[in-house]
Amino acid sequence: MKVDILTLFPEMFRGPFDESIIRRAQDKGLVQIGLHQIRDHAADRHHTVDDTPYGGGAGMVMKPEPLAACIETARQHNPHATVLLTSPKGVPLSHRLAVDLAARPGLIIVCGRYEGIDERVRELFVDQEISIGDYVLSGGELAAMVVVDAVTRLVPGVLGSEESAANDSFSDGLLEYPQYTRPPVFRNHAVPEVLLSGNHALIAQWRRQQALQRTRRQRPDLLETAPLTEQDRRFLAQSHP
Ligand code: 9D3
Repeated sequence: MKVDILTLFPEMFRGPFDESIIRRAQDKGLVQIGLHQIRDHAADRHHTVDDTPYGGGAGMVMKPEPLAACIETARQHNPHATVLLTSPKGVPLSHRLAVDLAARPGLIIVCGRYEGIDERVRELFVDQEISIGDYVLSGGELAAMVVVDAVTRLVPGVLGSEESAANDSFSDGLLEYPQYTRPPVFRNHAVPEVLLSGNHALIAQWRRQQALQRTRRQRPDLLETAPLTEQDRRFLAQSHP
């Protein structure tokens, strides 16, 4: 998958994209990430990319011409791409949306800055506007990194069968069970006995119950839609909330 990112701060991406899973996905040729400096497409002597809002009000707005020119350049490298805009006004990113985006042939991600972009650029070029949650960021770059990370893990071949995305939280609608590794006792806290028992049916049941309890405590909203068995419901009814 080709991903082109349009930003006023391309340097912000280098560290995060040069490590770990995103690095490996690029090295394997499964994901190709291009960074584009929007300012390079400004035609005036001062490379102006923002201007004051019509109608007045605080802050600045991203000018349409450099942004449109930058999108058109990215589109030449990435002709079948879906154009995304990171914006606090967007639809919230979810696992389902990430799965949907991972199936596209390419993405062009426009990183919003200032108060946002000129509405005509959104109308003419943007297919989907995405937020990463209800809190205020300084701009769209960190949100674009989150989108690329979530989507890259879902591109076929990026994860090995061990780390397979099918086991991730949210794929069964519940939060994950707790994990332990050696040593068996750490600062007087022991690993739950059942995990050392070798009884795989009992371990699976314990993990399911832990996932159910944890989800009820941290994310009760997920229990409304998670597919629960009759046994799950009985367990929740008889265990402490
Ligand atoms: C004054 C109204 N604010 C909108 C809620 C202005 C404003 C705040 C923050 C305008 C732009 C921004 C910068 N944020 C993003 O570009 C952004 C974002 C976010 O702030 N939260 C969650 N997801 C995203 S995606 C892009």
